[in-house]
Amino acid sequence: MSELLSSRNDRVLTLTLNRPQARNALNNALLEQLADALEAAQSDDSIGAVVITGSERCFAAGADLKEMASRDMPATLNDPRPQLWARIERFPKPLLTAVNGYALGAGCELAMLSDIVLAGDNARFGLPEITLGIMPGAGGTQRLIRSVGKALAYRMVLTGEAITADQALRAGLIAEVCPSALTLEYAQKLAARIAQHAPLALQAAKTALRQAHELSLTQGLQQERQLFTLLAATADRQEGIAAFLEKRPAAFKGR
Ligand code: CO8
Repeated sequence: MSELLSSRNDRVLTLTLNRPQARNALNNALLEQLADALEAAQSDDSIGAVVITGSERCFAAGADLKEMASRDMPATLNDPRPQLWARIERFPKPLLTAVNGYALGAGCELAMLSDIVLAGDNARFGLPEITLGIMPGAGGTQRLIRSVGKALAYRMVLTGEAITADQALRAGLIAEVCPSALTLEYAQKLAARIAQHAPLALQAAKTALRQAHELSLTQGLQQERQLFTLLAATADRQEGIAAFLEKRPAAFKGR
C-alpha cells in the first residue's frame, strides 16, 4: 500500500501520511511523494486547498531515524531533503494540517510549514532532536520562534519536551483544538470554506502573509499593495464585488 494516501472531496485534496509501522516518520521517499502530490495539486485548477493529516494516534514522529542513522556528514551535506522541503514550502495554495497524536521533529516542522494547523485534544508538538544529539534542521528553530516567541521556543528546543494541544493553541502555534475524532473533518470543512474563495486572491494573500516574516514592515506593506493592485485586474475581483452588490453568491473562475 502507498505510504501517502490521497482522497478528494469537491475542491479539497486530503493527503494522509501512512507509515504506521514507523509512526509516519518522514523518510526521503515519503517527503518526495508529498512534494510530488503538492506539485500536481498546484497545477490542478479543480483543487482549491490541501489538508495533510496522519493517523488518529500519530501525525508524524519526525525524520526517519533508521534512514538518518546511516548518513554521515558528507551524506547529510548532499541530502536531497532541503530541496524536498523547499518544494513542499513552495506550494502556493492554502495548506492545512490536521494533527492528532504526536507531531515531533520533522512532523512538527511539517505542521509549522503549513498555513493553518488544527489539532486534536490528544496532540503533542515537540522538537526532540536535542535528545538525539542533534538539533532541528528543517525550519524548527526558525519557524517555532517566529510563531511562539522566545520563551517557549528556547524551552522546547533546548529541553526537547513536547507541549500539549492546549499549550500550542495558547502559544499561537495552532489555530484550533478539536475532539481528536473530528480533527480531520473540521480541517476538511475549514479547507472547503477557504477553497470556495477566488484562487488568485487566496494565492496573493498567502504570499503576502508569508512575506511578513521575511520583509521589513515598509517592504511588506509595499508588497501587499502591489498584490492588492494586481488583483484589481482579475475577473474574480469584478465578480466578487458585483455578487455582493447584487446580493447573490459569487461564482469565481480563477481568472
Ligand atoms: N524514525 C524511524 N522509526 C520510528 C520513528 C522515527 N522518527 N519513530 C518511531 N519509529 C518506529 C520505532 O522504531 C518502532 O519501530 P519497531 O517496531 O521496528 O521497533 C515503531 O516506530 C513504533 O515506535 P514506538 O514503539 O516508539 O511507538 P510509540 O507509539 O510507543 O511512541 C513516539 C511513539 C512517541 C512517536 C516514539 O516512537 C518516538 O519518540 N519516536 C521518535 C521521535 C523523535 O525523536 N523524532 C525526531 C526525529 S529527528 C528529526 O525529525 C530531525 C529532522 C531534521 C532533518 C534535517 C534534514 C536536513
